[in-house]
Amino acid sequence: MRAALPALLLPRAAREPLGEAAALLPGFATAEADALPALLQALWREAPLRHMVTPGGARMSVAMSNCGEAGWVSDRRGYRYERCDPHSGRPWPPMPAQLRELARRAASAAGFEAFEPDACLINCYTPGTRLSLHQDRDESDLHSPVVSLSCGLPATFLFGGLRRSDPLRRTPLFHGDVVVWGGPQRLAFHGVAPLLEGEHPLTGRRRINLTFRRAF
Ligand code: MD3
Ligand code: FE
Repeated sequence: MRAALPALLLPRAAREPLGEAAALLPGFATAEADALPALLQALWREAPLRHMVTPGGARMSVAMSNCGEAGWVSDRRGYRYERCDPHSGRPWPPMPAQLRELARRAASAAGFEAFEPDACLINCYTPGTRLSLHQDRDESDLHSPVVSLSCGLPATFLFGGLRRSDPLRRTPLFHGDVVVWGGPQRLAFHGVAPLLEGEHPLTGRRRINLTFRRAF
């Protein structure tokens, strides 16, 4: 018996299916992911990456920003969506049209027609950064899917079931991969394992993840 390969080394064909109503679209958005770093540089001048604080007072290791009409924020008062960036007091930068359209095409490819995201959360990981197990339930519309786009270094995505104690499966997410979550999986617990050390030609020592949601 060979030892199991770490998830990041598995051939694509061996990557686990994600279950009912969650579609992994490998390489669906390679072109958009290639263009993303330049696009984000301009956006981050308006709404810089920052480490938010959880209601419990812990600093999140993921650095975050937003674009779109709604932006996800966390502070001592809780998790919620806001129209304005608390840093600047100004509305979040608009969601670039090519990203909105990508999210719409991906949702449609996974069977969710007419997806109209109003929020795009931008997560930035450096080696050692992780995202602990959670559900995404701050959106008022939980019937719309969540669409995610990965850019830069690969990460191991962890996904469980509707209870925190359900067993976790793991799948690697690479530059250009898109995942669409909806239906029964929309409220599944999920997280990201600590990012491994590495260097990506477009992002350096970083992984960037965009999630598109219908928040308001
Ligand atoms: C499954 N982001 O921002 S994307 C998040 O890679 C988040 O940065 C991770 O979890 C990241 O909330 C994972 C894939 C993802 C996003 C939303 C989901 C999976 C999901 C919502 C419900 C179920
Ligand atoms: Fe999430």
